[in-house]
Order: sequence, then structure tokens, then C-alpha cells
Amino acid sequence: KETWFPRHISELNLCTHLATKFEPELDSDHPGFTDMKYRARRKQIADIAFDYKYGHPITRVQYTDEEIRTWGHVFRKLKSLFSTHACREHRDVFDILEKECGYSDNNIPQLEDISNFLKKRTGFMLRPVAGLLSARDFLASLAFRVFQCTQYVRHGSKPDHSPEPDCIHELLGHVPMLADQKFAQFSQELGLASLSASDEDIEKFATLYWFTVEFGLCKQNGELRAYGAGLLSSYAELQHALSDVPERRPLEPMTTSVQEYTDDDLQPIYFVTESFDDMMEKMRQYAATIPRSNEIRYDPYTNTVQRL
Ligand code: H2B
Ligand code: FE
Repeated sequence: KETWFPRHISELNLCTHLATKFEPELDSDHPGFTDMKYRARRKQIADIAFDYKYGHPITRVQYTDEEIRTWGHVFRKLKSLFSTHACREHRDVFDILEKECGYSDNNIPQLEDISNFLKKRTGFMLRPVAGLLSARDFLASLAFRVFQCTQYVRHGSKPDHSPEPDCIHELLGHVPMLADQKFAQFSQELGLASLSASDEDIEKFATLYWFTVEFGLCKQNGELRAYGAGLLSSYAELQHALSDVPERRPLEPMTTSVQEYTDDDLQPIYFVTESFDDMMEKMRQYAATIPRSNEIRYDPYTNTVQRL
């Protein structure tokens, strides 16, 4: 029997299974674990995600001065690296986000506004999510050009590192890339390939997601550049990834998809793609090797996944 998967974009209302990892309530290593005020704030913002239904506007958050300070600290540091470390697509969109979408060191952009910006750019939209999602649900949403996006800010005592995704990571790392047409297409195809996949294949797609969308490097004009959101939102890791410390290998989905990785330290290995076209081509070839009962395609007029 085939595993259930969403057929219409509204069914992503059912794809909200959180992974119980790195939560401030449950993990004693989390910097917010003993901070009751932080935990209450997290709950307040999580409720926006729990109440959210497809088609609703995303409720705005009035960020506190402390949250804005944390954002500003990360924003200024990273911005100083982008011209030498970020890929062209990220730099181009980041300029637009600063000019038109309120990206600045004293303002945390609202998810609703950024979702509307992405809709115009690539058709991607955001939906709020309360924390780390299961890989299956997270990847399924990409099939519909929906990015499940956290809205809370990391704990102020550890501005330079967050063990879980937060809106600083999403807004500085993911959003600029999702506004790029080729990258958006790549993300959606990865999502479509994951629908109805076995648990083992979901694990492999999640690993590919990790080494591309989160920690990917590419070559541009003979130089190495970062396009992965985990790099573009971490000052230390962005420098590390382009230094001569880590190992770098060519992206090769068959082997990259089974590469072990760590999610609590700098990566020892990164994968490099020649171009987004090349990455898309390789991913398509890889996805074609995963058996599936029916071919599917996405109908953008109705936002449905159809069997051929
Ligand atoms: N959940 C959330 N909220 N954000 C992510 O970036 C994320 C996720 N990444 N769940 C997923 C898992 C990724 O690591 C892969 C697909 O497992
Ligand atoms: Fe991420």
C-alpha cells in the first residue's frame, strides 16, 4: 500500500508533524531550557503556526527589542561576508530585500510580507511552523512550492549559533535563494521526488537536502561560493566552508545521499556543484532511479499533484 501524501496544497494543513529534537522545553542543552520567559514567548509564537490554515494571512509578530538586537547582531556580521562568500543569486536578491522588503539591522521582516514577495518572484510561499518538522512533511511542502518557515528568534544568550532553525536562519539563508527561479525549481522537484517515497528514500532525500539546500557550495567565475542556507546564516560556518580546513567533494547524488553528517558542529565535508543546471540534471537522474508506482506531475493551475 502506498504511503499517503498530500494531493492539494491545502492538505499541507496535515503535514505539520514536528520532530522532537532541539526543543527548548525538552532539551536541557538548549540555551532557553531554564529561561521560562523565553519558553513562554516560544509558545506564543508557536500558537500562530498551530492555528495556521492554508490561505490565511500569516499573523504578524511584534518582535521585542532583545529579539531585534539578536537579529541585528547576526545581520551585520553576515552582511560583511556576503560579497566575498555568497553566490551571485543570493547577493542579487539580498539587495532587493534591503531596498524593498525592510531587510535591515533594526527590523525583522514579517513572514507575511516575505511570503508575498516570494509569490511574485517564484510562486513560493511561506507557512509558519512551530519548530523542526519531520523530513517527510518538510519535503512534501516543497512539492507545492511552500516553505515551512519558523517565526521565532533564537535565544539571545547564543546569537551566533542556534541548534534549531529560527527566523534569522530562514530569512537570511533560505528566503533569498527561494526567490531565484532555478533554485525554486530545484527545491520543488526535490519535494515532488519525495512524495510517497519509502522511509529509507526519505532519509536519502533529506541528506541530499542537507548537502545542497542547507550546506551546498557552487562554483562561480572560477571561485567557490555558498548557496546553502545553513552557511549563509552562520558567520563561523560560512568562513569555515570556504577555508582550507574542510574537505570538499563534487556533488554526486548517488553517494552524497548516503553521506553521514553532523547537525551539532561545523561540517567536515561539503559538496560542490558546477552550476544549478548541473545540480538539477543530476538530481533528476537520481530521482529516476527511485522506484515509484505512478509518475506524477504538478499542476500549477489547481495546485494539485496529479498521477499520469
Ligand atoms: N523543519 C524546519 N522547520 N525547517 C527546516 O529547515 C527543516 C525542517 N529541515 N525539518 C528539514 C527537516 C531537513 O533537515 C531535511 C528535509 O530533513
Ligand atoms: Fe534550513
